[in-house]
Amino acid sequence: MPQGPFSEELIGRLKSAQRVAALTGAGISAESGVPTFRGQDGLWKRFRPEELANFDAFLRNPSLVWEWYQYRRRIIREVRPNPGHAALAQLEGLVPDFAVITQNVDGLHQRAGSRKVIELHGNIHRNRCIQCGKVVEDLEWEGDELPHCRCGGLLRPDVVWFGELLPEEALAQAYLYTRTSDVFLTIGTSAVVQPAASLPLEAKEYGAYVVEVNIESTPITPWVDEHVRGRAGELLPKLVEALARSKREGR
Ligand code: BV8
Ligand code: ZN
Repeated sequence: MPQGPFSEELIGRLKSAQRVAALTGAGISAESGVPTFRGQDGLWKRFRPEELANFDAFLRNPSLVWEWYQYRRRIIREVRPNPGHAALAQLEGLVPDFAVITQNVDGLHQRAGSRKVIELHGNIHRNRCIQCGKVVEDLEWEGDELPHCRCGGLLRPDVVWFGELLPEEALAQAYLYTRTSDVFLTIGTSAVVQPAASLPLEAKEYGAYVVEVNIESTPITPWVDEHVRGRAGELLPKLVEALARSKREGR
């Protein structure tokens, strides 16, 4: 009996998989109401990334960059994880070893119950002092003066900007999962930002079965084993249901 948009091949591989990884991008949070970067309603439409998501821009105009991050934080505080996030949290319980490798900084995977989340680009709810490096969690600050650390240094959002290195430990973990997974899902990412965008191809080189879930094709679509077109919030629950059913029926 056809189990819907995903192939028997994929269900079979997930059933026998020891390790599975899912790379996620802004597309998995879109149905929660978090704007993506490059889509129609994309953040980059109204703002230019060069002006915002890099350290020089921050030093040139910290108020503008803080305004942008406060705007995004307010949106993220109002939204909830969607069925796509929930499905990945469920998948963690159906596979011996599962990790989400996310480019998102919204923390929605953790709020959906995912326990193993590798944050490649940091987390918007964390701040860091540009002077002493101190990390400051949940900063309650809605003023027009800029937030400062006790040492007097300016605070910045603890996210990875263009031209900045990704957190070493997170990147090492991401490569470990990429190179040892039996199945590698790439979900809701435009696959243009490096080094995250190269992980699906690296997974394929190391023998993983690579599946892309997206509402459109991307530069890596020609290389994946399976491209399933559609919304993550609709497709991922179907994938998890098909896997759970297949495990129940023992086939
Ligand atoms: C690095 C900040 C080493 C966090 C972001 C020249 C100079 C310097 C660097 C470079 C250079 N040329 C290239 C580089 C490397 C650069 C890069 O890749 N540039 C690209 C744009 C060419 N990368 C870096 O700089 C990285 N660091 O390489 O350090 C180094 C150091 C010095 C010099 C060289 C190298 C740092 C990258 C991190 C940048 N930080 N943001 C924040 O504020 O969020 S980038 C931003 O893009 C976000 O982090 C985001 O995570 C990331 C990727 O975007 P996506 O998540 O894919 O989202 P997008 O909107 O693009 O796509 C959404 C997708 O979802 C679409 O495909 C859509 O179809 C789909 N979708 C929508 N709805 C749904 C859906 N799918 C399913 N269901 C739905 N409902
Ligand atoms: Zn400090």
